[in-house]
Amino acid sequence: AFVENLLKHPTFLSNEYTTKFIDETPELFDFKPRRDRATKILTYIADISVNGHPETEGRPRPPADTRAPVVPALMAETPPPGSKTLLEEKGPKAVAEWMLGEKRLLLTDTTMRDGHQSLLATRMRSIDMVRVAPAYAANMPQLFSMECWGGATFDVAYRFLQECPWQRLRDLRAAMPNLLTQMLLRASNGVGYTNYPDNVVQSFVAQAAETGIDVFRVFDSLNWVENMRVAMDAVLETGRICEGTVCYTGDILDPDRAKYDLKYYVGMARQLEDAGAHVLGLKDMAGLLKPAAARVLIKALKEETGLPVHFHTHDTAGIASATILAAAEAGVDAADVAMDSLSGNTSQATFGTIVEALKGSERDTGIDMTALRRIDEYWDAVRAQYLAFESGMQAPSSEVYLHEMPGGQFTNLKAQARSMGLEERWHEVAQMYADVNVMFGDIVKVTPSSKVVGDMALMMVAQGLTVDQVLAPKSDVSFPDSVIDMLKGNLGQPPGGWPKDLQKKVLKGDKPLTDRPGKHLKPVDLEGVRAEIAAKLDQEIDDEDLNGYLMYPKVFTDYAERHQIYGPVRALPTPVFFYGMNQGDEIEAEIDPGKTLEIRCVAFGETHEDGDARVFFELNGQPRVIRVPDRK
Ligand code: BTN
Ligand code: 3PY
Ligand code: ZN
Repeated sequence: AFVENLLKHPTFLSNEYTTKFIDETPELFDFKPRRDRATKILTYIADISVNGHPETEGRPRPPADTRAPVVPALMAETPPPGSKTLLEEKGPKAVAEWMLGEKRLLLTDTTMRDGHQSLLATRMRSIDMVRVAPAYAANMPQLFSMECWGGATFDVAYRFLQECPWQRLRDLRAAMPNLLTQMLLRASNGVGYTNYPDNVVQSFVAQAAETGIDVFRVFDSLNWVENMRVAMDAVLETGRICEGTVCYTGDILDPDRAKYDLKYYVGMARQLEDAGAHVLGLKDMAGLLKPAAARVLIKALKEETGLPVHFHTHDTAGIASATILAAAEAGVDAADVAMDSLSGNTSQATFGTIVEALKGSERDTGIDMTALRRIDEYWDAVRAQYLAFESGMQAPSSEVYLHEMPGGQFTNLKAQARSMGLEERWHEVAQMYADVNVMFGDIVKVTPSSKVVGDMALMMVAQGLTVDQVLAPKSDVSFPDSVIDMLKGNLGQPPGGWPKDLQKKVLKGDKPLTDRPGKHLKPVDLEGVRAEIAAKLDQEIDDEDLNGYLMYPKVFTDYAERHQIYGPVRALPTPVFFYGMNQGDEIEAEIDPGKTLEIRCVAFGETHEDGDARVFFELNGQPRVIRVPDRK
């Protein structure tokens, strides 16, 4: 290990070393013993078995007899041609033309992204997606696309699931060669919560295309097209599909919400068409678009642009199916649905229900219901394993028309309120969220702007502040950092700008930006950063790692450090990942294609005076003892 360290040291590599260098460079003697991956995985299992997983502690636990998910049989030996085949052969414009010419309502399955983001706090692990992906490819080639990446899934993979989001994408891509993969991209905010330098956004998009994304749904959290161009241009550069997206808020049929009227949406759609979008996304992240309004809006968007329209909504109020059917009648080209078991409430409309509702009509989707049901049975069993992350939402709620929270935020904010002891006061939080929106000038609320509204609302409820008190010129309010950042212009400009009085008060004399935040951010020296983290982590940093680090420096670094200890835990079955093993349990874990570990938990030994517990395993038939600190 010493020689290895020496050979890798920059001073040694640059030929500037003398023998004194060895005496003066103590880090040459830091050798972490690199253990093999099987030992690392056993260490993880032992740790979780002894200490529990911090994320499931104190949460409801799936019963011991929860049935294992069964992957459906494949209905074709090789995946039939699908939407991806067309993109490969003819390019993104041809896909858009094809969409316009299709009679069927085209469908996107969001189960692997928004479905679990909105119902299970984004906690679904890659293994549960990758295992069923071949069944989609073989049995459901009529799908328009699989939304399976982006949004909150990126950081949650590193942060909570101890796995690489890029590997998830690579594996899904390989398993569904005939289907378009789709991601949600927050324009200049990438898959994060803040504006990144232009070259970071460009690098991220290029990498996402390289690793396997075909459809980029690009939106801005304030609907500011100016702030979407860098990301959209980067997508256009890749030759993949650019879905320029309008976020829907308010109610076009309500004269009291005139700020976001039909003219506003049509105007934005035209700007996106001019910016080069192949497809127009209509993103109703809170589920506010009502059926009658959908008829008017879809018709106008179709008439006023030449683009196919792809509609996304949430079922928070229980009306998403009705809205999709209205949109279908008005000529929408594609719509998002989630597999039945992961649909409804804050998630998307129910896939099978939409297919059945349109059967025999002009917009018949052509989806095979038997295939759908088999895949859905798989998801039903998967969901049961994530009981710890269920939100407890029992029913749809029309309160969403009051607060306008996005489906992906609703359960999150509820959990945040619970952790602050405000769960009993949820309806006050909801009302405050609405009041804060008005105070901010009535803005689009979607990641990250929605998080800012949520931060402010929670702070005000916790401190017992009213909007009038916050706005009073003489009151001394300490605003959350995210509020200061947004009012400074660091997320961009909302239509009509920020309310001047509030802005003055929040910024305390600091001058706000009025142009694009990215214009003020220096390009990052990508290779410099790569070298720096490679040295810090003492490992190779490939392009995917680098792009992960650029989005989330600390989250990525923590992940990489844990990976050095615990290895490829992504290969573990979900119950083992969250709850460890019991004496006598036996599992298999495929750590590489064709390389499978057979692991049996033999016994738990006593905890010694050194504070370490001993766990006895059999690994591929050979006895192994693992020591882990007993923190219980
Ligand atoms: C996490 O930190 O929540 C996600 C990954 C799990 C890391 C392991 S779990 C056992 C050990 N205890 C911790 O608190 N983290 C590590
Ligand atoms: C996200 O940005 O993660 C969203 O789902 C927004 O709706
Ligand atoms: Zn959504």
